[in-house]
Amino acid sequence: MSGRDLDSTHSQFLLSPPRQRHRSCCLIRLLPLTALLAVILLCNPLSNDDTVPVLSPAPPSSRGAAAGVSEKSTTGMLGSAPAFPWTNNMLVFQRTAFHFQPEKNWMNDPDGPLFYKGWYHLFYQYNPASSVWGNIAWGHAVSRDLINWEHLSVAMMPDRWYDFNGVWSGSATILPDGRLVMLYTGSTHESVQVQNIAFPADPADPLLLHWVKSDEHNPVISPPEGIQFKDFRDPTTAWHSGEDSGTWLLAIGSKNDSGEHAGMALVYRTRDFVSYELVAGVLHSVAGTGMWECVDLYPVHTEASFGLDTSAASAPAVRHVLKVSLDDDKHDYYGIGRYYAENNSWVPDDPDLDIGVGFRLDYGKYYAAKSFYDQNKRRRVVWGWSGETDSEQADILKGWASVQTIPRTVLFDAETGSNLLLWPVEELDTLRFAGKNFTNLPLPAHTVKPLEFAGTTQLDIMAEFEMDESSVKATMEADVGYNCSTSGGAAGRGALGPFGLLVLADSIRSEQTAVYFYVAKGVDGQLTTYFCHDELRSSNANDIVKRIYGSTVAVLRGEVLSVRILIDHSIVESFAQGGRTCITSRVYPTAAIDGAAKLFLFNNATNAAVTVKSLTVWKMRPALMRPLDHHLVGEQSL
Ligand code: DQQ
Repeated sequence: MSGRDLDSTHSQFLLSPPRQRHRSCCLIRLLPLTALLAVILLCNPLSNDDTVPVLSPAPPSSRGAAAGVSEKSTTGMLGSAPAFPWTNNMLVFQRTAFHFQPEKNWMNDPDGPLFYKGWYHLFYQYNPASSVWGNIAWGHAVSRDLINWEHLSVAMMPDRWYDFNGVWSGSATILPDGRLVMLYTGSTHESVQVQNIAFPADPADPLLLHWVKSDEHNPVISPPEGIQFKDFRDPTTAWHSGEDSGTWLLAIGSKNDSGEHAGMALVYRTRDFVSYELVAGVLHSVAGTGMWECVDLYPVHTEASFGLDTSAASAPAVRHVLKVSLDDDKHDYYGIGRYYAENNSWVPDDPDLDIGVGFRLDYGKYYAAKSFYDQNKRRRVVWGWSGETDSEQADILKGWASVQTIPRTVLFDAETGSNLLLWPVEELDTLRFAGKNFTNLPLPAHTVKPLEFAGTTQLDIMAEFEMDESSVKATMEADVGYNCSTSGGAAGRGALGPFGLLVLADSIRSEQTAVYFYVAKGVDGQLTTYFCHDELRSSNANDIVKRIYGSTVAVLRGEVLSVRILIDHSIVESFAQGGRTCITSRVYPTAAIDGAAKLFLFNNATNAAVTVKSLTVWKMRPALMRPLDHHLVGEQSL
């Protein structure tokens, strides 16, 4: 079924320049009173005056927690911080230029990504009525290249008893004969989490505009005995079991709260996607991790640099990645291990790197990731949701909440043999222009250097740093127990760090977001490198959750320290050492916006002289994000 007549809203957006889209006043009949007030304020011509603070509406009430599902996770962390007098310009600035966002309203998890008949499809958790979580439907957009997007009408609305309280997250499976099955969680009229199926109404339509839910069969899976009604969600893409030609398996996240607060993944077997049988045992379970959301299980090749289909058979050079979104701490963890279909188990290669204690896909504001195998380019691509860390009042004022991070290719890191490499899809590079290269810039200890580069709010930066070997050797004192989050951030000083870049900074650095390395020398003389983001000074506003994020990053012998940073208004995504450690920050500068935003290099170490071996900065064009031009659909020439 297609969305309930949202097309009238699309025509408005056609007339609006992309960076003004949130001002458009539409869907008024769907808006709650508080949101309506915000819309009226945003429509007020007076609000064009940058100096006039936009008035805050009363806080709306998001229903996520009560519904038993995660939503805006920073609500409640802001304490009694007074609302900042946001001006229209500041809020307009926050809208991104090359990250995927719907035209307006609330978005969360990416759902069912796939490549079909020449188009990439992204579905996402979407509230068609407001910019807080609720009324969850599946938004839908298509792209030729994963970067430029055409918005389509809502693919699935919560309009059946079996998804009345929300069309929640799910995944696509493409069968060998090309047929497409979508499995998703429905929160029923009684808030029971069940699994449902939907199919394209017209499989010949490359845009997959209309979807048919199977009223005859839904729900196809209900919570099994012993599982709580609100702890059973987010079916994965199905994989071919290998037992025989027609049997498929898929996993669903859950938890067992009877004893150890253990998160777990249950596996179901099906032949026709209509009848399902629970496979004995659990795929994997970890005590203390709580509810597992958005489980993802996929193979990676340990030697080749291409991706594998979800159904690729186990083989000596194949490992399986198990990714889990932990509802308790709102982070996406992954482990690398072996999958044994015959006894329904996944076993981590290293138990010390199991779910909840090992690697994260991203150490920042990043959650509910979902990957897909792109048969078009033979690669695995993962999408992740980056929510807002501002207040819900601010989201209402903006008229939107959340972005998707740039889709990232996923590869096994054959160099370290232990982790994944996540890297922006190559198509992103097409947005680069006006690149400027700097080489061999000295960065002595305790310096801050402005980088002359005009226009610093949409950037792609690649930088390589080298520490002066003699300062590393001369550092005698052991530096143990460093931790990005608790060790003073960019302002803290150690012998060999921190050093890196300050982005989205104003000229006096009253605001800055620090992206940096910190090297610690252990008692045994070994170096451990940390990669961190410090958001503490990212905004003069206080009604924002600001954190210091990060972790260790492997640096192998002979490697320089390298980082890629994507800056796009209110999001900063960083990839250290080719994507071994990734961090995403949401930031809301008030002074360092538009032409006032600057870039700096800094070295706050007490001893280490650092050289910036090379640094390339590209400006980034805005990606195309617009409602589908129906005129062109027939020609498919977009
Ligand atoms: N979001 C969906 C759920 C999922 C959660 C609801 C993760 O299906 O568990 O919007 O963010």
